[in-house]
Amino acid sequence: PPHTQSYGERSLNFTNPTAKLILETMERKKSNLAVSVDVTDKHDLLAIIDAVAPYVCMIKTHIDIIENFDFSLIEQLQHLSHKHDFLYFEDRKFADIGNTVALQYSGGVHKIASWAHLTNAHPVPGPSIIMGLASVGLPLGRGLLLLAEMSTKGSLAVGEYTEEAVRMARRHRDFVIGFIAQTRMDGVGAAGDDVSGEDFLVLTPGIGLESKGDSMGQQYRTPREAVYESGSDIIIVGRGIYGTDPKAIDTITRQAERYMAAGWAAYLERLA
Ligand code: S5P
Repeated sequence: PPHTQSYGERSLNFTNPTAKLILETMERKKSNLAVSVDVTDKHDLLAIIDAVAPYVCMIKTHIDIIENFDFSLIEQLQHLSHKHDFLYFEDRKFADIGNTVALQYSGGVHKIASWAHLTNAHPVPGPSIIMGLASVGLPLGRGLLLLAEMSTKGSLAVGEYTEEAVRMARRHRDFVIGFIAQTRMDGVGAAGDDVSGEDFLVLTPGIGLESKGDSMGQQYRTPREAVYESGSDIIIVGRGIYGTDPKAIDTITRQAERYMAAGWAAYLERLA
């Protein structure tokens, strides 16, 4: 099973170039940490990325919350990813019909497909959402995650919905490389299908070492609970790292180092 293989070995389980690049980067940097930098000022965004990037395999963005966005920001983001060797995951959570998501993914002011290695989608519209996004992303070598589960209290993405998300992914393995989920999805909803050798990346948000949640339904588990107990591959950490003060760069750097160590230790424990 995939979660007993090393990240480096697992790059051979995928044909999608983004999946391979993610796994190779994790192995090279010895990091399964993705930092979610949910700040609204582009200068804060760049400063935080520059500080945490040595400790991450991936930076997760919400590019639409940046108040002073202009396209030169994208060039600066790309410069940082070359300098520090990591990938971008734009957490766009597409959820519309194929034709609309293709336009949202390629166009508008953010031109997500031109710079984000990875993005994600809700499976709620059915397989057409994958077809729409793949029409833009596949020729560029991009990858897609489906939101199979969510970290929030009362999430509707459970049971049959989660199983159907996995079946949708299984039929589009060239583009769908994994899930946003709280646990592994290997063989979920497989019924009689042969799923031996199946591998999907599991990226898990709702991670915190101190807090158990926030006042708006977010729920946190520790890196060890996610990676060792639930077999997650990448931990996604936001406020646990950048806290409440985006200017406190020294603290942010220390926290990134701390989460990286916790995530990697849980992975080594899983392999052992
Ligand atoms: O189920 C989910 C899926 C996502 S992508 N729960 C989440 O929290 N997220 C995202 O992860 C959310 O949009 C936010 O950007 C990040 C979690 O941030 P934190 O500050 O709570 O760690």
